[in-house]
Amino acid sequence: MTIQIIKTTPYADQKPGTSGLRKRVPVFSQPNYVENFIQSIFDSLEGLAGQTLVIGGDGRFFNDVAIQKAIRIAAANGFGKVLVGQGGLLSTPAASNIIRHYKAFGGLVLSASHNPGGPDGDFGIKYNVGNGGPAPEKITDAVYARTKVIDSYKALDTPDVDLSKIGTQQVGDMVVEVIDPVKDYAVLMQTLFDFEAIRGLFKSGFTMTFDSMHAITGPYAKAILEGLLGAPAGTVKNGVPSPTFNHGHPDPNLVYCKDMYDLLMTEAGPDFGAASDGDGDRNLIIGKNRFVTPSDSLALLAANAHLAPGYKAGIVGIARSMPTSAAADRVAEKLGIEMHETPTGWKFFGNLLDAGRVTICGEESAGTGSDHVREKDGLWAVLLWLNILAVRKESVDAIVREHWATYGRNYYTRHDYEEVDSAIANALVDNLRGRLSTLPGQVLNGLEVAYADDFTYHDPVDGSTSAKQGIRIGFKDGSRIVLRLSGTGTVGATLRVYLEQYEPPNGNHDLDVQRALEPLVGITEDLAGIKARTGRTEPSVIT
Ligand code: G16
Repeated sequence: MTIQIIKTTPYADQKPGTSGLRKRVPVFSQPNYVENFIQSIFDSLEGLAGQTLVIGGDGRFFNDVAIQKAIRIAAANGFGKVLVGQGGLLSTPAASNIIRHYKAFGGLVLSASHNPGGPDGDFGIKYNVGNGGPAPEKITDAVYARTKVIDSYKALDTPDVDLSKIGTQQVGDMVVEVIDPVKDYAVLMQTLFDFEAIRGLFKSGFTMTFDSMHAITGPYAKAILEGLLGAPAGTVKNGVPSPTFNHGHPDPNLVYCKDMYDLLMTEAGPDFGAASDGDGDRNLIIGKNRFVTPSDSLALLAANAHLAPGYKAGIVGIARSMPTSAAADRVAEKLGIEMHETPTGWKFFGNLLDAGRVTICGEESAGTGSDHVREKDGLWAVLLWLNILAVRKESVDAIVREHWATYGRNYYTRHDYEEVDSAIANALVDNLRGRLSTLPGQVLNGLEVAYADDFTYHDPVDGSTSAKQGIRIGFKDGSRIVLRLSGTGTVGATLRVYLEQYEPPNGNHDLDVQRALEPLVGITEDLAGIKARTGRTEPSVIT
C-alpha cells in the first residue's frame, strides 16, 4: 500500500454553507471533487498526525463512495485511526457523540440533511471539530481558501475497506474501527431521560407513531423506542434507511409528513407523533390535535427540562437562532437565565455550549438540542417530550395551552420561495437592506417599526463577529419580519421569510396561524416586492 500524491485542479464552488458543503450528487461525482474538498479540510487542520477521525453518514446515495475516498485520504494524511459506523452509518448527533466520547480529533459527517437523495439528489460533507460540533467559520473559511488553490491530494492506494462487520482492521499505518452506530448513543440517552417513567407511559396505553422517513433514525428509534422503552412493534415507521429515502423528501415538516399530521388530527389517531430527518438531527412534534412549532417546542422543552433527570438541576441558559421566535426568550426571562440570539447554523451554538453559558438550543428549522452533544438531535427532542409527558401525565395540547396561558403565544410561520434565480434573490435582499435605515418610526399597515437592521452577531465567548446574517424588521407590538437567503439549498437561491406576532397570556390563542400573520405578509410584500421581483405568487413551502 503506497501513498499516492495525485495532481488536481481547484473547483471554484466549494464554499461551505450553513452546514458544510452541499451539492447535487453529479457535482460531487466530478473527478477529484470529493478528494479536493477533503484534502482541503485536512490541509486546514493542525496536529492531526496519529489522531482519531470519526466518519459516518446518513446512508444516502454516494455515502459509500465518499466514505472509501475519505478513508484513503485520511490514511495518507497521517491519521492514526478512523472510527466509522457499521455500513458507513451514523446519525449526525450520534457522530457528534462519538467524537466527544472517544475524544477524537474531529469527524467527517456525510449528509445533506433533510434534502432528497439519489443519483440526482443532494449530498454533503461537513467537518466537525473535537467538541463534536460543526467547524466554526474560522475553519470553514480556511477550507474554502484552500479549495481555491489546491493542486494535489494524498491517497493511500488500497482496496475498499469492508465496513459491514464490527471490529478493527489495519489500512496502511492507520487502524479502521467499525463500530455499532447505535450503542453509545442509546447509552447517552439513558443518562439523560427517565426510561422507567417512559416505559410506564407506554404500558399505560399511550400511543405514538414515529416516522423515520426511510432515513438514518430507523435503527436508533427501533432500538430505543421499541427496544429499550417497550413501545409496541410498528411504532417506528419507515425504519430502514434507504439511499434514496424511498424516493422521498426526508424533511420532517407539515408538507412531507402531511399524512401523519392528518392522522394526529383525528380522534382515532395516536396520542403523539414525531419524525426525524435524513441525518437524524431535526424533529417534528405533533400531539393529538396539536402541532407544536419548532420555536414553541424549544420554549416548552426549556420550561419543562427539569422534569428529566439529565436536567434536574435546571438549565443555565437558552440559545436560539435569530429567525426563531422569541417564545423561548420569555421562558429564559422567567427562569432568570441567559438568553442568546445567534445566526442561523448550529455551529454558532458551539462556543456558548462549551463555555457552559447555555444548556438548551433550538432553531425554527426543526432543530433542538442540548449540551449532551454539539449538534441538534431529533430523537433527543422526542425523548425529552416523552419524558415530560410521562411526568406531567397531560396531553401535548394541554401542555401547550398551559404554556401559552403563562407566557403568551408567538404566532409564527416561515414562507420559503425555493429555487429562485440567485441574482434576483440577491437584488431583492440588497434593495431592502439599502432601505432599512429609513424604516424605524414608519407605520406600516397599522404597525409602527421599532427597529430594522441586518443582524450582526458578536460571539460573547471568542469575540468574533458575523455580519449580514439576515434582515430583521421589528414592530412596537413585538411582531417581527425576518428575511434571509438559505445557506443549505443546492440550486438557485431559497428566500426565507419568517413572520411572528406576539399574543399576550390573556389574548386569543385560537386564531388560524396564517390568518393571524396575514398583515405581516402584506407588509413584507409592500417592502420587498417578492411577487413582482420573482414572479412567484405564493411560497413553495409554508411551515
Ligand atoms: C442546517 C443548520 C441549521 C439551519 C438549517 C437551515 O440544518 O445546521 O442550523 O437552521 O440548516 O439553514 P438555512 O436556513 O440556511 O437553509 P440541517 O438540518 O440542514 O443540517
